[in-house]
Amino acid sequence: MRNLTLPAFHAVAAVLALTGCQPSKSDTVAVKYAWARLSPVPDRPAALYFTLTGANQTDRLVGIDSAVVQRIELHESMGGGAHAMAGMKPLSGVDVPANGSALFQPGGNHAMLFGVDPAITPGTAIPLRFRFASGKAVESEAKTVATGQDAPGV
Ligand SMILES: [Cu+2]
Repeated sequence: MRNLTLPAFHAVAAVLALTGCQPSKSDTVAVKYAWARLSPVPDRPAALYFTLTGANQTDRLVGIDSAVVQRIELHESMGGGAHAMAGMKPLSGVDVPANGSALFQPGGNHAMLFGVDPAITPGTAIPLRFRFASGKAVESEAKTVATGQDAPGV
């Protein structure tokens, strides 16, 4: 029996070694590089961009809240007019693939911040709470820039 057990042990060890070589996995989506471009006009929305890094299971972003923003919508940009309201479509949610990522960036998916507290000026961070279909929530902060400014170094 010893001669049979040893190869079996090696097979298990090999599987464990393979598993150990994979990058460390998280059960929660991570929010990275969040930043917002503020509107020069108080009654126009700001645009929010960020990167979501997937957990070990696919999850879905279903909403974002902030104590300093009245309403936050997820949008998809359609065609060329990246910043024209006519060129956008609301999204009910966006999948974040397991161990993958979901990008929200200018010209693509983004979030729009309606009713930003006037106390938020370029350079003031916006606190955010990202809600997922799994029931998990992730807190983050967005750096802010003025209209026409480049993305902040993050
Ligand atoms: Cu939009």
